[in-house]
Amino acid sequence: MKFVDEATIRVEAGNGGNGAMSFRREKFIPRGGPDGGDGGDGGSVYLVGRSGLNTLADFRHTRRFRAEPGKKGGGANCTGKSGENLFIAVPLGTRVMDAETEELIGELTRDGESLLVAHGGKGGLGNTRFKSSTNRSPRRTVPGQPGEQRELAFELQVLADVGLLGLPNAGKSTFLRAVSDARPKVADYPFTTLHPHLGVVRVEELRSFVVADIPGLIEGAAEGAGLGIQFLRHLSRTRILLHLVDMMPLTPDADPVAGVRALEAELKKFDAKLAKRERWLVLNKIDLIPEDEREARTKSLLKKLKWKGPVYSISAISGAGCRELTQALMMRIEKLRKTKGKTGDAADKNR
Ligand SMILES: Nc1nc2c(ncn2[C@@H]2O[C@H](COP(=O)(O)OP(=O)(O)OP(=O)(O)O)[C@@H](O)[C@H]2O)c(=O)[nH]1
Ligand SMILES: [Mg+2]
Repeated sequence: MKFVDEATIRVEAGNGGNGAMSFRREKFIPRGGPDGGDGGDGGSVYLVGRSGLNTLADFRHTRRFRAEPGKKGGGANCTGKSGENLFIAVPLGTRVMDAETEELIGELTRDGESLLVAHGGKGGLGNTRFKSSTNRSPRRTVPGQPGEQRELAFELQVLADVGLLGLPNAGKSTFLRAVSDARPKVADYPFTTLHPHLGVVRVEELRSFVVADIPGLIEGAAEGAGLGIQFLRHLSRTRILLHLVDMMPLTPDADPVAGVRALEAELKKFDAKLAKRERWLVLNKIDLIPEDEREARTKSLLKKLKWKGPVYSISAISGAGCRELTQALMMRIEKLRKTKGKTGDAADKNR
């Protein structure tokens, strides 16, 4: 499932340094000539394509980027130091627009490819430049030019790394709200979510992944029960499925074990390959279970399911356990991104 991640940032190139006004002052030279040096150029701002970045999440945290200004010129014809250029790493595939004019500036598609987005201001001229046969002590200088400033809009097509799977009301949308900026609707009745939603999970700088929330599935979904199983195709290109289990279902006789098995069966009916995709069990609403019963209940559930894969206990509503889970997911996804082709099936070929 593709969606477009977006961000807007402001880039400010450095101003040029002013030219200096200065006259030589040395012993025994009573009226030295002009020796004011030029100002240094301001640094420019470049975007650089970098593989390994996958979303624009970082640009929701840092939105203003400034390159260094040039230093002013000095006496003894010293030119001011130029400001350092600033290089901003962006994911491959990022389209860059001028936010005001909406004009496309460029697209970064190759690792290391760079795009100049704001020119540094040129340094000004020192008074030495204005020396002539008729004017031996010019008092004229030129100030540095301002650096270019611009609002940029980024767009990036991203694919979901993680898919949420679960019965209606399991807490999938609550989980997505807990770990991302996405705001899918949450309510205490089944089938609250009617369309897939995507959210970007930013674990820390330069590390993020995308989660897809889909409508809940029920037994018989493969035959069209509930909202049907058509939404499962949105999970077909994900790397990991998170199977959310409501540990305290609304109807007391609903058995979490039977719920997990029912979904596994639907998954198999829909697509044998997807059924074999890496799947983690996420036991949700753990806050509703008395603390002294949690371990026993979890153990018994896993035993009945003969579950061998990863398991996490969380409370999506309080956020408990969510950070551990997203950290582990990030690490696993980074590994899977590196070993392309090993994710279940042909997922990577299509990514
Ligand atoms: N106590 C508690 N309630 C939770 C937790 N997670 C979700 N809920 C509640 O469970 C209900 C269902 O949550 P949703 O996030 O809408 O569930 P969903 O899986 O997205 O449901 P559908 O979109 O209908 O498939 C809501 O009332 C949530 O507030 C949790 O960790 N603890
Ligand atoms: Mg939902």
